[in-house]
Amino acid sequence: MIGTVGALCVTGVVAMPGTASAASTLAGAAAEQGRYFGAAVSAGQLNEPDYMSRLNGEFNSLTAENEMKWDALEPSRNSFNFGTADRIVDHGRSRNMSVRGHTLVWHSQLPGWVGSLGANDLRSAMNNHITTVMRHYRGKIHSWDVVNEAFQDGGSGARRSSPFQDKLGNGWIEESFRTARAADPGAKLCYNDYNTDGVNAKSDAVYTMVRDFKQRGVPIDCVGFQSHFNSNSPVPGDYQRNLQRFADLGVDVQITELDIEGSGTAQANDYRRVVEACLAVSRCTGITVWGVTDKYSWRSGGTPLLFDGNYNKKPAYHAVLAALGGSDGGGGDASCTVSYEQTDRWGDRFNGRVTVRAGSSAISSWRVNVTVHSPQRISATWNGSPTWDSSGNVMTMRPSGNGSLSAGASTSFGFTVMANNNWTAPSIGACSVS
Ligand code: 9MR
Repeated sequence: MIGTVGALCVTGVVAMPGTASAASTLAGAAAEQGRYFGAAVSAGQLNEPDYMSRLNGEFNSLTAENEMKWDALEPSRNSFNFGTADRIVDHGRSRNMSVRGHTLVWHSQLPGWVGSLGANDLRSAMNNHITTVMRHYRGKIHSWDVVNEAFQDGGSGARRSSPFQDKLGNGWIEESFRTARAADPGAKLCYNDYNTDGVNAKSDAVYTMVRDFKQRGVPIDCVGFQSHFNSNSPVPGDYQRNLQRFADLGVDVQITELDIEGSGTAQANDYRRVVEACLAVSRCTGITVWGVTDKYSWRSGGTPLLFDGNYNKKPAYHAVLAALGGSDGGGGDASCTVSYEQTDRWGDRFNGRVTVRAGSSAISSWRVNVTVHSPQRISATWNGSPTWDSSGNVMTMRPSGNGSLSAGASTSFGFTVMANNNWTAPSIGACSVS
């Protein structure tokens, strides 16, 4: 026989409204700090309503994730395809977003024909590519990544092998920047790289190059720090110091491809540190995250972005917004609610199910107390990780494994109660988040 279904709903703490003056979007809050806040964008998502509402609602800068690379713009020599990239640039400009140009000269996503040219042809193809692309977008690009990832990883401090390096020698980077200045004098010209986020041999090599360029009057305005982080490559302890030493050379610094693998509070704290480092360096002019949503991240398995696959704000989003001085009224006040129902009843026992639901922001973990009434005893549990008080009557249930829930999402755990002739429903405490 199935017993009556009882339901008990306990609501968690109601979110505090933000102060009236705080900006409620990433772009708005960053703007109040004199910075831009951008995202890498793919043309394929420009027709997806949820994507567009987050992009347009939260960001005031964009970078084409792939569409302005050499293979996309000039797949065969002197034959340029600007259509897809134009759609991205036009979208940004129609929304008053600044646009970062990414990227003119890079060893990767380089069409095969470039690598097969001899030195003289390669030099002219390189300069022609820079000039044609930059003239096409003249006046529309805030900053160009003129040269991307030209240095080797590891301790050598050497330039990476590439058709440019191997055939043209060290001078190709300087030549690229000089050509770029002539093609669009209004754009800021950046050198952009990864694994240069802390002080290390690779960033030292870039530093030496930038210092040399500044001393000799080679046109360079900014250095991009990609900032792709995960457990193997965490946010460096000297991140801010490294940004500052470049800024002290007289260039702007930009965080150009930020993403941090992880989830919950740990990820949020890492994001907070990055934002705080940028805000502490006056020449750190903006932050770009490498995608809008985990759904389309180049490393989606690492859930490295600020919006989850359903476009919900993650704890990392709220950490970034708060670090920028903003608030959307729900941010740090993550909450959850619980409801209980009896799902089965037999002659000597019954099963109960507790559903935990996140409030209007994502939560990274939760905790619920279930109290049974003596002489009842809980004899089995599932879908959770229980601990007990000394009486054995109070069970504290936590998630088994990853306890993250995106805003509004739910999960349930269950248990069997030996009634011992007491059929009272258990008392379910309030849900706590952590
Ligand atoms: O996110 C980009 C991904 O979609 C491409 O497949 C990949 C190909 O090289 O490039 C990714 O973007 C890279 C960026 O252009 C330069 N820095 C590293 C980025 C992540 O790989």
